[in-house]
Amino acid sequence: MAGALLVAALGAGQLSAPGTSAAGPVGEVFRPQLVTVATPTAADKQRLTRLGLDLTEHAGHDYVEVVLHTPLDLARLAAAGFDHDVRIPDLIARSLEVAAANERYAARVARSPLPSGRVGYRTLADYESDMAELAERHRRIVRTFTLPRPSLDGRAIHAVEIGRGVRRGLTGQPTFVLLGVHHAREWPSGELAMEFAIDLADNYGRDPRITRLLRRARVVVVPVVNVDGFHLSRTDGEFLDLRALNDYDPLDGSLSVLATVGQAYKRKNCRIVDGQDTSDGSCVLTLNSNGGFGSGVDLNRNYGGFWGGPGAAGPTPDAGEVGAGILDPTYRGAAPFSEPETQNVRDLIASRQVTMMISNHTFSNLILRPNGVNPATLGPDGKPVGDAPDESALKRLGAKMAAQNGYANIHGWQLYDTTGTTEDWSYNATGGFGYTFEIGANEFHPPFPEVVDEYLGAGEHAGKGNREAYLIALEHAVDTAYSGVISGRAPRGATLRLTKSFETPTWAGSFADGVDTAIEPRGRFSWVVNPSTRPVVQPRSYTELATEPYDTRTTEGAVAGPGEHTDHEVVLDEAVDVWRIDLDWPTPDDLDLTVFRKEGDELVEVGSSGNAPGEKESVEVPSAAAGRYVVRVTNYASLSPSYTLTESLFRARTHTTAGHRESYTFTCEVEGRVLQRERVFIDRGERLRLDLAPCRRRA
Ligand code: 0X9
Ligand code: ZN
Repeated sequence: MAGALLVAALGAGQLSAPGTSAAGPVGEVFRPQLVTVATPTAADKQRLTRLGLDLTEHAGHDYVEVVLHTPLDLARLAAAGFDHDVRIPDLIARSLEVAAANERYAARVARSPLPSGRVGYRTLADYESDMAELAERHRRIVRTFTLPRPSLDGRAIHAVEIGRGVRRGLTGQPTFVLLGVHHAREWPSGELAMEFAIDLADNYGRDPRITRLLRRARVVVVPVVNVDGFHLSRTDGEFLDLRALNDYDPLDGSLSVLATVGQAYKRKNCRIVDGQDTSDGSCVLTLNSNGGFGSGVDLNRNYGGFWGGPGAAGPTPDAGEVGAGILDPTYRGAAPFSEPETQNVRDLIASRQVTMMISNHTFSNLILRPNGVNPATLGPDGKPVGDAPDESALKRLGAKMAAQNGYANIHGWQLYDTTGTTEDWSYNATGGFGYTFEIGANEFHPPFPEVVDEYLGAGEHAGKGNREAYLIALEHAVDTAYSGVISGRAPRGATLRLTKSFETPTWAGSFADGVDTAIEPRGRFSWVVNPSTRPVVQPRSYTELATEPYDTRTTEGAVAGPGEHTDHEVVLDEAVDVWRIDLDWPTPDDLDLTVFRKEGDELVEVGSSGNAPGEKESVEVPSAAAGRYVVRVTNYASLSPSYTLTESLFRARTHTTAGHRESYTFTCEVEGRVLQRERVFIDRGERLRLDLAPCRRRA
């Protein structure tokens, strides 16, 4: 009780109920806030990513939403000349609001339509008991296991595995891995993962589709990867109801419901000093701003794939970068896989044939696919990184899932570059498809009913939602059009193993990496496997833009009245690799430019440019198809009577790198002795029969 009063006393100057003024008895106190930062050009966006601020995935072609944790963050933004609008002025007050809404919902609704029926966010203890209870209730198809490394604060990290015969070893099934809560504050990302596990287990033997899938695949769900961070965020995001203490309050009934300050908006893990595991329980004592920010490694920059590249802060800032080492929101850690949480996920994915992986995050309603950087970005070998070799299949599957949850199916780099994310590694090192889901429209942990809607779908997606997207992901996991199948007849008691050692390239070098997967079939087997050649060593294509246009034309136009626009109809006789339209005018004020493709009577936007007053506008349309277009000049606020449009046509050249093929080492072991060893090359969609007679003979 003394503790609670202390919090109340400390909180007095820092907290207020939603809607009250920010100024308290100790003066103006900065509240963590969510703001929309204007980034009219791609260069602005790049500049913004180098300020060391806490960027969300809520971004468009001309804005990025950013969490400002401290006055310093605000000052940095202003000093760099960025304009912003405040979207959520006080995230702590918003936490209170959300908590109150959640309380009302839980009081009103006894059981939600979620598989668990839950009406509020789980705590870490709830996840633990729900996983254990699920395994208890469905012993034949569910088990839990502990990932190899405990967290820095000394917690065990648990996974739940679902599938027929789950208490026996694998006999050839592929695995679908579903992950939640890499980022502490992103609570729905764990909720949806856990609900899917419950859904599958409860519907095995009832729903024919789920039954069939669980006979062919294993599903491994790690609802909370970052257990330490989540625990802090979740408990600090809870609020203390101090009204019961009012009888004892010297200020006479002034106590109310207070959110705890602290780590509700924590993002990263509990690393305090690189290379050192500080004593258990010390994370809560780390220096954090109001709202919970500060030290830690960004787990979604700590994976090995392209580790250390753009969009991930290093220990010291690069030129032109405002970084704060371990305090930077995207601090990548001391080395690839330096953190126990990412090591756990690596070991999980490297020890099975994981043909599909989804890592859940919040927010912005997106399905993101690898790679995390713009294909034109020059990679460690000095050549553009290019698209993933499976780009068209990744995009197609993304679209199929997006049709269920209504999210945008895009590349992460279309928002901004990142490196060292989960699928940057998992896809490039294993060939298994991998995606990031950014769940929810508006905030990191919204009122709970939104979690229900995200899972089951709402509005035009009612009855679909992420539940259906995950089922499609699971169907992909067993789809042998994308994986190889190795079959044969194994001797009794044999362990079959596929291993591969390789170097995973980072941005600055590489590190020793590999996969080691085993099955224990009984007799005839058919093993669904990822291709033996990693995507990262396959030939890759990239385009190079000519420096000079091969054709240009200019058009003069008259500026329309304020708020009005002038349209120019343009016909492209043939496809253009890159079509650039520049807009220039004499006065230092504001005209905007939008380009549409005409589809019948419809205008479909293909590019736009709305720079700050005084800056000229430019739109680039890549791979512009032949056809009819409309170039629209809008008078946003201009006194100029006229303008000039300049169109430039550029050719792009496609290059393809050499690449090489890789093989697995296949072994047949009995009682720990290797009785047969083969090199196995296998590609997507390929079937391979192995003759294991030698192994059977020697067994
Ligand atoms: O930054 C991240 O790790 C993810 N977004 S979040 O807001 N949940 O933190 C997105 C990673 C991939 N995104 C991009 N390449 N932009
Ligand atoms: Zn995240």
